[in-house]
Amino acid sequence: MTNSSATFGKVAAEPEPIELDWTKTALLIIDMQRDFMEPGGFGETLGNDVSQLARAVKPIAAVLNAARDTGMLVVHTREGHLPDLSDAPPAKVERGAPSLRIGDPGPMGRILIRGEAGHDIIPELYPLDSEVVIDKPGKGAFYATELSDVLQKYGIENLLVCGVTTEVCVNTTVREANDRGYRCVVLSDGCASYFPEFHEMGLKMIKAQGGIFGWVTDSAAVLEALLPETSKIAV
Ligand code: TIU
Repeated sequence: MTNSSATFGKVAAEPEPIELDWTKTALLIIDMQRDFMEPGGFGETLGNDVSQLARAVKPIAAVLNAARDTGMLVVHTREGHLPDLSDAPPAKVERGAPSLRIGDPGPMGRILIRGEAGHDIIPELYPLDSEVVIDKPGKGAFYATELSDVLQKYGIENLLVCGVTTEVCVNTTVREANDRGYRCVVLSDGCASYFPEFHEMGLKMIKAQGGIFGWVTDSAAVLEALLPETSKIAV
């Protein structure tokens, strides 16, 4: 997939299968950061049970490995703020009653601050130097980031989307991407929420009404569709 000629694969999905040109498709992994996944981070300070998110790691790792084998563009995002909080609106910092607020010192460094241990991506999904990492101050990956420029530069039209949490940063990003003309194919087992019912509804909202925001698939279907590409590399 390192050359520019089209290679198509059909992915089983809802509301219907989708044919993707892999050369115009990127894997977009949303916010698989220690701050959301591990005790002591931002997610837990908001009162959440972070163990709910662990189920997404293995499916994402499997698809990430396949994407790497095929040479697909891989983009990781990280939610977080500058150390001086100049990109963190007071409305975000002050909201709710977390045990620690954004910027406060926690067990993994300052909560949700760029460069701190908690802000980093979990080791199981750590980006390669060759992969794109987008730092974002908001829930959507397009707001106040260079993501649009990166996707345009690589000629991307389709996004395989996974990460956390389903109804917050994944949904916001899918809605932003859909409005910008990208076909979004969301991996149901590659997303997770602190609230299982929000996960389920978050996916339903995407695929309802004929796929109002995109398609929903799972890691097995993506791997099956990608297999001919990975075996091309293997021979
Ligand atoms: N709290 C919650 O569910 N999510 C976030 O704050 N950010 C992301 O989803 N990444």
